[in-house]
Amino acid sequence: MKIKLIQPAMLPRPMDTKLKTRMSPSLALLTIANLTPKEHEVIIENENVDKIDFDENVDLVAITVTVDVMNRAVEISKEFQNRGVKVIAGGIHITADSEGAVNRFDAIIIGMAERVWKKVLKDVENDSIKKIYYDMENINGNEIVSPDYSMIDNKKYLYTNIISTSRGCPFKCDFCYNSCTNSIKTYINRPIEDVIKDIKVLKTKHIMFIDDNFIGNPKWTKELLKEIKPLKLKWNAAVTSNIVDMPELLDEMKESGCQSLFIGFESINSKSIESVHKIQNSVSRYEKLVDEIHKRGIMINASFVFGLDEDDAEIFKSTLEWIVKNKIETVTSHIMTPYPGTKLYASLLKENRIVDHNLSNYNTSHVVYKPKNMTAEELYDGYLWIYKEVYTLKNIIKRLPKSKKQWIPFLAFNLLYRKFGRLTELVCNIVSFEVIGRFSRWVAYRIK
Ligand code: B12
Ligand code: SF4
Repeated sequence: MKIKLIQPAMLPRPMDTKLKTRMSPSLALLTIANLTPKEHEVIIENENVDKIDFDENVDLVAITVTVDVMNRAVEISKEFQNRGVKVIAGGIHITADSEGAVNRFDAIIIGMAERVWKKVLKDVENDSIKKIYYDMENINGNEIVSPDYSMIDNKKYLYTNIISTSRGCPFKCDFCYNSCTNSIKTYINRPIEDVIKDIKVLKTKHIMFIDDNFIGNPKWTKELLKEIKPLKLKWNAAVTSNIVDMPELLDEMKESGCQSLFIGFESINSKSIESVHKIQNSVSRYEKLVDEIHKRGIMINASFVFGLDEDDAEIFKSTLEWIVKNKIETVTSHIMTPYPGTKLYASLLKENRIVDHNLSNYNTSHVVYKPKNMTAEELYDGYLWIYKEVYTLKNIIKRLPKSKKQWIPFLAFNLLYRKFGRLTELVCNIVSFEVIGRFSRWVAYRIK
């Protein structure tokens, strides 16, 4: 069969440029490509970088779906169905809200592709396709398949050295897809040798681990770090704030080449943290956490969510002050968004507070619910305001890291990605995303 795998176009937020939409390829699709028996032909089309060819003669279309692209996925599906092609959808949103997805495609897959994909292909060949596929019970890390990295067209992306070492997260914060009924129940790690194999396939010294939580099983993380230390890599990852209690792990991270950590601080208001059951976050220890990371020369990308029920309009000003005072190197902000299937969605729905059901607005830059202690306008304006303020020249200078060695990557991200992102996008359009990405990695690798 000729199989087309599609990632629908994401809808950029007001502060996004092509640097975001062309950031990296879909690991889900590259994994499905690798799972597909070689007798089939696989084509990948990522609508963020390619035009979808609806008229190409294909036997099957499979789409990967996150919540924000659900509407577009349905549109794409209809185009192919009108041409007589069967369409299958899977991914985080289909798994989280299978009820909402089930009749929108010929078939949906709940959970990971690894165990069911070959069965789906057989059923398509035998014209006996089922409406729902699911087989995730007791899934093991060694069942996770590597993405087929050889299929990436490097010219189209800014960064392609991405590796997933796990699935799921041991925590279940109310607003996260990990709180959904269908989400993977246990956190699983891949065998360390499989991760090392991926690193070698990528032939690079600079890696981004894109797990939800790189320290979901700290013992495993320590073992991996021991193995990657001799490879002399530089790497980044996302971790949870309970790393404050793991100074040895932080030491090993630094020694094995860690440059920066993405952390979901979410809020500096402890009542807000409690309201979404982010049990591992202790606001009173945030400054210690920042200090432990900074003193090891590791930078922080802090993520915040605004509009939690205990937040009022004061939260923006106090959060900005905290960010600047603690010299947080980069910041990602979100408006609280109740993804269907999550605990947060269920509770807001029960309280009749969801005011916008258009999933295209569920990309964390729209207010889709009725906030409790501020107006929707205050929330939206505060969200735009804090993005602008964090990246003013004055605040960039105030947040300069203590170590001069970090100034180049710090300034590159703050100025070239955030402050003057449109200009960088223009340069990338002229020179190519690959060349600019390669240059950034070359610089990043030389930072001690
Ligand atoms: C890397 C990443 C990005 C990259 C995207 C790169 C790309 N081109 O895909 C960037 C930084 C650009 C990004 C952007 C955004 N992201 Co993002 N991102 C991730 C992250 C960290 C990893 C995704 C990944 O590659 N995982 C590894 C792959 C192998 O796993 P997987 O996608 O789950 O695929 C497996 C199964 O789901 C299944 N599967 C998936 N698709 C399909 C399709 C078929 C047909 C089948 C059979 C099976 C199947 O099989 C796969 C193999 O096991 C996830 C968190 C996470 N851990 O998944 C968030 C995540 C996907 N992102 C999320 C969000 C919200 C966004 C943004 C909207 C954020 C924003 N405010 O702008 C945007 C836009 C999203 C979009 N439309 O792509 C949410 C989605 C929530 C939801 N309910 O849908 C997640 C889950 C983060 C979170 N915890 O909330 N993101
Ligand atoms: S710690 Fe992060 S990834 Fe884990 S459940 Fe909470 S929000 Fe999701």
